[in-house]
Amino acid sequence: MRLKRRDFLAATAALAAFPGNTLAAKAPAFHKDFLWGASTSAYQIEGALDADGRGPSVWDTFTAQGHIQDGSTAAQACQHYTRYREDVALMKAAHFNAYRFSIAWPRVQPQGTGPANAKGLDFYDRLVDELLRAGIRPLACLYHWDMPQALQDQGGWQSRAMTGPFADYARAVAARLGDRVKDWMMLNEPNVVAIFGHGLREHAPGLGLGEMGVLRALHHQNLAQGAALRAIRAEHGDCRLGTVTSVQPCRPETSSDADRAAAIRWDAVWNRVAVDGLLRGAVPDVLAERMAPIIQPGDLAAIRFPIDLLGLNYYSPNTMRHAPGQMFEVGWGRAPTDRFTAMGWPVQPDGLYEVLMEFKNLYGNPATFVAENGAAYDDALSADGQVHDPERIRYLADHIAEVRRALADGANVTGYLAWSLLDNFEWAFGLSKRFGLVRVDYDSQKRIPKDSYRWFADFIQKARQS
Ligand code: IFM
Repeated sequence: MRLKRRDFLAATAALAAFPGNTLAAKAPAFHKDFLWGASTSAYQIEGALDADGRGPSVWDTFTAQGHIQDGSTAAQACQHYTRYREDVALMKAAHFNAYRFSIAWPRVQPQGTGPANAKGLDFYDRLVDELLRAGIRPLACLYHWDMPQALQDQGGWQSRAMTGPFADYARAVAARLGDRVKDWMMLNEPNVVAIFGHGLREHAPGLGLGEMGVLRALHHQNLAQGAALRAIRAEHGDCRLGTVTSVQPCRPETSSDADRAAAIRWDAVWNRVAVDGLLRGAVPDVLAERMAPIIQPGDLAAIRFPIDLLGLNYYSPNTMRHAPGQMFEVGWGRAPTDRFTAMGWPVQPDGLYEVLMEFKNLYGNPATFVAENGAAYDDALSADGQVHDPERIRYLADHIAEVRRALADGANVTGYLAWSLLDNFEWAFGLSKRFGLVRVDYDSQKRIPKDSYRWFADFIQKARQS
């Protein structure tokens, strides 16, 4: 797709009065190397599920079982597998200097183990070269939820036995791309995988195993991650290693002891098992007893690793209440805001400041970056053929302002990547929820940059020039 410069400038001018632009005027707070761009994931955008020897993943199975709310599939999604050049051109036109994508394990090892499938890796090879030609730094994530079905059949993350295969996979990918990819993220949101796919049945593999299922899946992902980090570090001394997790401040709905305890419990499950394991080799106190039967001698040392970069995905805080009978006895209360996205998620940008400062104050200020932040809204295509999405612009501007506030207060934040470049396959919601800066017409596959894309591009340009 070629963006017509005339259209781009006209639309940018139309946005000049938008309040977020006062933020752009303050852009100097972002240093020159700050990473600006967007994140995506393989299953959500690539399509081409049968191409070049790819094997089935748990999401293919979950979709075939009829769990996708709008009945759609990821078979086409954004056809990024064949249209990646057009998508990289969109990134370049928006002045991105970074892009996080994920690598599909079932493309690299169709059965999850064994020799790497060269054709599957070829795609990422081409993508990385295209990004580098465009001056965009590739941040590769090894696992964004698409576990090979063959490994799921052997227990998936319920089993400790995934550690070896994941490390082998990491080694194979880094061997092929490590000469050009210098930023490696291991997992994306292990907490979401464990909670929604293992504890509940809302995501693949849809196990519904409750609390112990969640904790096992978290612990085994932690172990696999530790092994993969060491495998890459052993052979690629010059790269930055890290991972990505979802962080949500857990605030009690009321000041009752029961709600406060629920918030602490959920904070432990959602935020701490992954982060404390990796950064401290520890398990949260409130979960220690429950996790004891899962943890073997040496595990915590194997999980802990001195990473270089931690990706934080932030969308909203959780307002927690005590809910007897529910998993971990927690439920969701009403958030104190009247702003909600089309996912029903509350818009509370101050939560982003809170988590960024928490990493500064409680974890020794590691280098972090916002690896996902964005919003789904019920975008409409206007009569002028454009998508006017002021709510998304406001969402982005408000959250970037919180990043800026955290930076001013000393947090070591090194980048901000929006979720997402394109509308895409939003897991169990299918194609019905649109998070993109760029609209995708799924029938024609036409890309239509939204107002938010132009706003973000303009913002980045100013931030990078100052
Ligand atoms: O689409 C997802 C992404 O895959 C992981 N983080 C949250 C996004 C929005 O739900």
